[in-house]
Amino acid sequence: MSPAFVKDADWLDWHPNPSKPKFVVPAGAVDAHCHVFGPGDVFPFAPERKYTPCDASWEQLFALRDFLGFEKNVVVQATCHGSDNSALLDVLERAEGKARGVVTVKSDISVEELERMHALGVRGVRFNYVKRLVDPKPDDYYRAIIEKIRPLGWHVVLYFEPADLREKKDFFNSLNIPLVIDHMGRPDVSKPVENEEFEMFLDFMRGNPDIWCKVSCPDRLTVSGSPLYADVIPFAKKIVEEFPDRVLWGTDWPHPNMKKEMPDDGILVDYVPSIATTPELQQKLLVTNPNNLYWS
Ligand code: 0GY
Repeated sequence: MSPAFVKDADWLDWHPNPSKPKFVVPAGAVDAHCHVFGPGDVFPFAPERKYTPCDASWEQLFALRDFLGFEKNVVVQATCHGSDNSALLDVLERAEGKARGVVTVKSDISVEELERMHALGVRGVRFNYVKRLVDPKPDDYYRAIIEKIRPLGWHVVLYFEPADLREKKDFFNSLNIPLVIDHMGRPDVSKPVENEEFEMFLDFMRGNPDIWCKVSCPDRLTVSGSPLYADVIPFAKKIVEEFPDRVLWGTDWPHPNMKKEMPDDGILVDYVPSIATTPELQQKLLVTNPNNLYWS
């Protein structure tokens, strides 16, 4: 039988045998940014998707979690599933309390459906501004969603690039709800760390104590490359040290849309001590902060 979906011709599959990390993550560590894809024959990909991935199932996600030494996952809706969160909710149902979710919803979603998601472990919605992944919606569309999730105590995960922040920061600042920023707002790490764009990002965080940041995805941002991701370190380290109580970290497995090289997840874990350089910072980044945001 042929598969329900054929992955993109240039698709890179997740690493089949990552290395065992040398860095032992602290007990209770959370992988706070990861996804599942399908499997496509069970949970079809969305018609409006901008890429078709390989499958990446809940079994494979949980196996990686255990192999890397993490206790829990935060599963974030991937754009290839649009606003059909079935695959993600299935993970939450199987996780025995060891996963939380961040969904993508339409503005006409019912309160009952949001409450069902909350009971399963959803704690946020994701608004994606990266145009190669989605066609962003007008501000009022997102405001309507925010008013529906506010009573549940959820937050908003934002994925944007520096130009989007420049355009949208007044809107983001007006939302009056906790914000979690994916991948440090995608800084251009070929620039020195003291650059106007990254300062704008830091000022955004300085101006609002309810903004959190995932210091994830060195593999996406790097120009100098693996295994050290040396050019990303000063950016992530700066954020971890200035905002130690508002940073999160995740693998980003199964790493959608990598074009040159698929990261080794073990090496990604070994990168953590280069940006969170003390046991105290590592504890906050991997345990205290994600537990405060997703399990309290
Ligand atoms: C990520 C990054 C990417 C993809 C998605 O939902 C998605 O499709 O977020 C990307 O291509 O940069 O966080 O997984």
